Amino acid sequence: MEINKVVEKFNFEGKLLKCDLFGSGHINETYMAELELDNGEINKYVIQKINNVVFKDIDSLMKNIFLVTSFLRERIAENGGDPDRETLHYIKTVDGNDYYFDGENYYRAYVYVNDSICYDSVDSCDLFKSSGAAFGKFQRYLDKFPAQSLSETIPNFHNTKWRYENEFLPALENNLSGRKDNCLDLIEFVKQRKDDTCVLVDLIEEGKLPLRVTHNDTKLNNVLFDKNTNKSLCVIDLDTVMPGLALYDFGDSIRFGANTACEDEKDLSKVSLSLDYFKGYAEGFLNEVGNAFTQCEIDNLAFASKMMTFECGMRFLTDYLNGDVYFNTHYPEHNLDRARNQLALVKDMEAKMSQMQQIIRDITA
Ligand code: GN1
Ligand code: MG
Repeated sequence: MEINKVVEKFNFEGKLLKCDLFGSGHINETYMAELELDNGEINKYVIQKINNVVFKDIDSLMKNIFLVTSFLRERIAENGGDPDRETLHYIKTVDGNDYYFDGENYYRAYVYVNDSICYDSVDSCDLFKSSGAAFGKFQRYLDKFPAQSLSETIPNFHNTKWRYENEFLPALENNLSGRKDNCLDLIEFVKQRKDDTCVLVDLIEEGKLPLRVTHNDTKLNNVLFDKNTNKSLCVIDLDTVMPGLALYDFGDSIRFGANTACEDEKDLSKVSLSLDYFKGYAEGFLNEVGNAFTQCEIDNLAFASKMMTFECGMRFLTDYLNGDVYFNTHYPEHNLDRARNQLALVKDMEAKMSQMQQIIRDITA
């Protein structure tokens, strides 16, 4: 269906001026619609075509999102914040549904947060630290949220052991794309770290790490910043909000934001972990979380950063082997470049692991 027709299905105010592609996510297709009110003011909305190959149960996914954002709105108001700027305001359809289905595709919409900006790369440590505060606050605000009321939108999302056994190894075996010989070095690198994939999963099974409501996709471009003050405003992209580990949220942020290069930079000499950014983020995040974390969580923050990077690299490699069926790619070797980049970052984190651990000890001492 044409996107302009989709706009009419939502409870928006005003007359449609334009609706264009917007943003840089790897999964959904995002548009920005501008509507004019009678008084000449412009209302902006974000519309997303939800990827229903990735998300099989859109009903539960949207229920999760409405539950979490409604809860957040209350917590923000209680804490003297502005619910319209500090969380997303989803709009129902004219029929009162959480999303619109045109018989083929699923769409949802929210109010665009005015004067906000989203960054695809980190240009200062302060900015990154501020994103850490946003995710730390997200965890603190959702601390009392009944985690069991959320559906698991993608089962085993950050179960690295499961992904290794059930996605990576079969992709290797099937070699559907016929590209296996292009990446034997990366395959070997992943296989050598098989034992690491069990560490966090085992700690959960042993009851040593608590399940919390987590965001699960905490990369920098999933935070909105205030255009004028450059302070973080709110966390977006709530598709993967599920019960999980706080460590996933911390680690995924480091993976993306403390990399001295972009996620798909081809020149690997530019890829490394910035210890300054690691420290900045950890301070921003942990200050907001307060003393809610257990010692076992704190002890594993540095390791989880490596694991989330490893998992993402392995997922890009898996998708490359499968023929680019999951992540949006912009050129044929995009997933391979991403995988090389992420695994180079893993290597650098391994070299810096004791320094990362010391930084966490210093902050939490
Ligand atoms: C995807 O949609 P986006 O770009 O925020 C992916 C994350 C990956 C990320 C890698 C549902 O996130 O898990 O870490 O790409 N989301 C899903 O950039 O698979
Ligand atoms: Mg996103």
